[in-house]
Amino acid sequence: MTDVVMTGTGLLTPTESISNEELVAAFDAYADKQNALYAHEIEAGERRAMGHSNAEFIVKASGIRSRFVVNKAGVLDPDRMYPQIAARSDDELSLQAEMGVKAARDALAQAGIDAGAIDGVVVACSNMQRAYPAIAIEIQQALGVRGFAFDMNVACSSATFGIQVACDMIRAGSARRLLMINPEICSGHLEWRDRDCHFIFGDVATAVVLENAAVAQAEERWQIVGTRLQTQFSNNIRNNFGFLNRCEDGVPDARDKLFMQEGRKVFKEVCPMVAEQISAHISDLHLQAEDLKRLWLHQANLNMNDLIARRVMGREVTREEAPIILDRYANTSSAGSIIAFHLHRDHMSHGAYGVICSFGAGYSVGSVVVRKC
Ligand code: CO8
Repeated sequence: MTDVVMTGTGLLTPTESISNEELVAAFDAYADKQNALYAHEIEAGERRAMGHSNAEFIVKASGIRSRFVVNKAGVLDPDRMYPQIAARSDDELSLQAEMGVKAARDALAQAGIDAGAIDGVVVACSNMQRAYPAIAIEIQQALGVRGFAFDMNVACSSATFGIQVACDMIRAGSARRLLMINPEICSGHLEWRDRDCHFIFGDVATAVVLENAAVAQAEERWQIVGTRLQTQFSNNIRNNFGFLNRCEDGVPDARDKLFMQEGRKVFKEVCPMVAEQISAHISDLHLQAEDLKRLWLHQANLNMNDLIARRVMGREVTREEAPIILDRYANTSSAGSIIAFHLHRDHMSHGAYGVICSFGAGYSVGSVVVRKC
């Protein structure tokens, strides 16, 4: 069978970051204003007063301490509470494509190849800036890639699903080298006025170069030993924004048109699915838990990652074994496990195994077992 290797990864981190303390101060100012505005209704028992947010709660419940965003001022303005992003003309590169291009250039440099050597681009992420033309085709043109490009969306699991799609295409001979890119502008789809979720997401872009091992040039290579995908329908993470909204004659910006979740249920239902999938996946590859030197897990919640790692390994794990980046980046949807792999793959010996694993809305779980060549 054709060997597929990852030869480069890239990361674009926005320059602006919001600490929990800054986020909570803005939220509380907004809540106070709302409570003052609706004081009569609140006093009459017709409306519930908004509670304050709490930086300590956020760290304890999620492990998140800050998040990068494309626009900080808009999010922190209590009279706005969402990013302010200037519209661009159709002749300019879109923001999402711009982020993807930067991450892709980083990945190409690491792989030691030019964009001209790439046969196709897959953009895999939670939210596309527009319906069409595909963001992937815009990135393809900006980079000067020949061949084809398309977008795909499996929410937080988009990157691992994208890696399997790329692997399958390389194995089938439809491409020799592919770019898989995850530009996530989560801040645009987050309800910053809802204290239950206002702390969860951040913006970022990641990219991975995948190649047929026979043509790969890079010194550092990670063989894809196996990929496994799983989905199971759930309404516990949902966003009803879509092109039929206008036809439904509802409220265009109703709460359900942004990210919604039943966080507790997600936690309870997804952790066992993920741990069982990783354990079954490595077992089918004739590997033991102790063969896994690193777990690059999806970065949604620190307690979730600790629980999954403990279940897979059958013991407590060190931070080196299961790296955490969500403290600085928050949940960056599909990009989280790729950021962890990008930043924390040093000091692994040749032949060592690890697993990149994502999980999220759908539900969806994807695991990619890799071996350092
Ligand atoms: N400050 C103070 N108190 C708060 C706050 C806050 N910010 N938020 C909630 N509380 C209160 C609640 O009101 C509640 O109070 P009460 O007990 O009086 O009702 C109490 O604190 C406890 O609240 P929760 O039960 O909600 O708290 P949890 O301990 O469950 O923690 C978490 C909440 C952190 C959300 C946790 O449940 C979690 O992380 N669950 C897993 C979620 C997850 O992994 N989701 C994946 C979603 S991502 C995905 O699939 C991609 C989607 C696409 C991306 C879209 C981009 C926007």
